[in-house]
Amino acid sequence: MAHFVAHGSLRLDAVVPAEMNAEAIGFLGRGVPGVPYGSAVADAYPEGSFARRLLDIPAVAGALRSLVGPDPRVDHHAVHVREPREGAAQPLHGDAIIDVRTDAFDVQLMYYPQDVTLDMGGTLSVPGSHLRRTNETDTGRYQNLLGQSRLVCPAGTVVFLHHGLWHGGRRNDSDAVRYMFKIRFNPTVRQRRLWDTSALGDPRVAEELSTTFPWYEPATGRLEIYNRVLLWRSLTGDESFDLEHWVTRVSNRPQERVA
Ligand SMILES: O=C(O)CCC(=O)C(=O)O
Ligand SMILES: [Fe+2]
Repeated sequence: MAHFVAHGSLRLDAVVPAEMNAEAIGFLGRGVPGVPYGSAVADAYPEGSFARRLLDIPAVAGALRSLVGPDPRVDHHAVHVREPREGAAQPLHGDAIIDVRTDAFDVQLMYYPQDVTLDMGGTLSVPGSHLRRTNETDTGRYQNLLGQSRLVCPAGTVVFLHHGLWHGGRRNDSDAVRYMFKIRFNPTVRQRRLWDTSALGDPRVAEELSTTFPWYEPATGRLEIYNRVLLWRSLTGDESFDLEHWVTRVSNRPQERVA
């Protein structure tokens, strides 16, 4: 969870079995009909359907439950195709549109049924960008940020993204069609201690939450750490948690006292 809060993503390599990946490649090209906004998982994906079996894979189910809790709603889903030698990349963007929440987040599951090589148009993302509020493609003008991640992964990889993470489909310079199936989930419960919190006091938690990324500015980059502290407080309920006492020192709100 600390890794997710610091990076804005969590990657599970090759967790989907080969038979399911082959099945997905067989139908993703035809697209997947939409489901109404806010559908329960059981309504959107009946027992036995591909998406339901994907969500029932223990590693996927566990990660989803830890991040958004039980019974999330399906915001939307889509198949994203990067066409062979398409010649252009998708502009960098956040999928959030306008979102001012500080104590809740959606997650986007991204499933890659094939091996994705460097030239196949894997998803570009900017680690640590999820708490830097932007609105949709306003970041599209930025190219090649230092520390960006160009997804290369084995077949059956699932990546969970915080909804604010800056990302975009890269240009596919290969001869292969690249498929990705995405589902966005809205939590229906408060996102507090939904994961195995037995290691909360481990010093590696604070270490992980202090991660900085090469594109951060010396001053404004600290705001990312600050916002992570706020998110960590919200996720754990520990209102005294801090790193470098940056949040603590600006928490005072003295009230004028009338004699
Ligand atoms: O195709 C991709 O890799 C990314 C697609 C995308 O940005 C999205 O699903 O919102
Ligand atoms: Fe996107």
